[in-house]
Amino acid sequence: MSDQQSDWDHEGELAVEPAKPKLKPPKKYKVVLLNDDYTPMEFVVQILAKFFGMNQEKATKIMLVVHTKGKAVCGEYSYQIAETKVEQVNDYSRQHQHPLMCTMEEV
Ligand code: TYC
Repeated sequence: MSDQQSDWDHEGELAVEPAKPKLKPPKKYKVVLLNDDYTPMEFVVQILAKFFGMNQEKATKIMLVVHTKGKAVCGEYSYQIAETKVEQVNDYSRQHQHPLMCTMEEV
């Protein structure tokens, strides 16, 4: 089959254009909170409420997952939103002299 015949339908007068390549959905990123031995539990709960919109119950639950398992996911976002959350949490923690660490991972 020639190039033209494989891409275009010349039957009758109608030329059918081949489908355009599909756009991939944008990648998502997990914002992850890491455990440490020094940051107070109440401060972590405050962070989860302030930057991730969690209520006290949810924030306490996630804080305890980090405390017992070493890390937990706080949410999934686009690259730019995830990057901003990580920066906000780490800056705020440093401003309050706590070593709390927040990172991001591709989903
Ligand atoms: N492990 C800390 C403590 O015992 C509490 C803590 C929880 C610290 C979650 C960081 O992301 C964290 N005070």
